[in-house]
Amino acid sequence: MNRAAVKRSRLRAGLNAPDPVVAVGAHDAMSARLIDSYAFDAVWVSGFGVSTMAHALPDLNLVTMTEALAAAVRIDAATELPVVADCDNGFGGLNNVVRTIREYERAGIAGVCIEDNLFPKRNSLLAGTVKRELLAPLEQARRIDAAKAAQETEEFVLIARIESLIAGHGVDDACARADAYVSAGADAILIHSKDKTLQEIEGFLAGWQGLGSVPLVAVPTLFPSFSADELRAKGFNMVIFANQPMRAAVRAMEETLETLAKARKLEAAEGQIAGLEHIFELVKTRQAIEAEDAEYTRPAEGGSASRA
Ligand code: SPV
Ligand code: MG
Repeated sequence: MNRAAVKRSRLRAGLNAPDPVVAVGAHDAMSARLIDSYAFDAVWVSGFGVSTMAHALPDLNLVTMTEALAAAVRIDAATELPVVADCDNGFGGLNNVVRTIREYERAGIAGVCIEDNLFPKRNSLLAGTVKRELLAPLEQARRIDAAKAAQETEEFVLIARIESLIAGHGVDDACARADAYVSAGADAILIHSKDKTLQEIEGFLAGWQGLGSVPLVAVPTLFPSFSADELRAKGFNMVIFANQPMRAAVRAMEETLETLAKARKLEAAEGQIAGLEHIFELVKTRQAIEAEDAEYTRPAEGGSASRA
């Protein structure tokens, strides 16, 4: 099995396992490498994270498909964990969704998530009254159907994300969309919510007749008091900690910059920052130099090369 197939079957196995798949959001290759060092199961390529950290842009569909794909490819290269890429609404109309599937699948990504926000989408976590428009359920189902028809491997995973609760359309709309998206071939359903009491989600879990037919995914950013295991007990198979590394990085950079701005001397921030050796080690700098400097002896006829 090639690397992509291994990651895809790992993701599929995880989605059908008794324990939850815990995915953490990466915004770049190094955040993915760090996530890989801890006991997590998958990496989420956060659209919010990539927009914010790689482009200093708001999460409003301003990052193009090719930019998002390039970020996902760098992230995937930096981790052995399966990668699920946030593909927003597929970056446009039906043919954009289809092209997105083809490009991500051919690039070796394990799975993607496509949401039903109309282009240009607006980040789901924004507080206050934000005008939000969703695609009609049948139109989104049509796109999911086209996306599944376009994929070339059995294992590639398409998660269909429902924004009904975020957009204020309620539980019945969410249930109808879940039915439509599963019928269209979605491999999993992500039901998004901002309700910290979990009442909305509980309503969906109680009301959706199709519960259990496909794996269910949660993004508990705004209901952070529920653990991955608690969400598993409620019926979720995958839990995404979507933006914590990004927010940790911003906080750490701000604190260090504040220290340096006050002290105007590097020593003041020494205790706040990673040591140089740690950075060299994270990207295997010494191994790369050793490989570059290794001596090479031309192999004897029929023998193998020797590297010192
Ligand atoms: C992301 O991480 O980009 C997500 C999750 O889509 S959320 O920001 O909650 O919409
Ligand atoms: Mg997103």
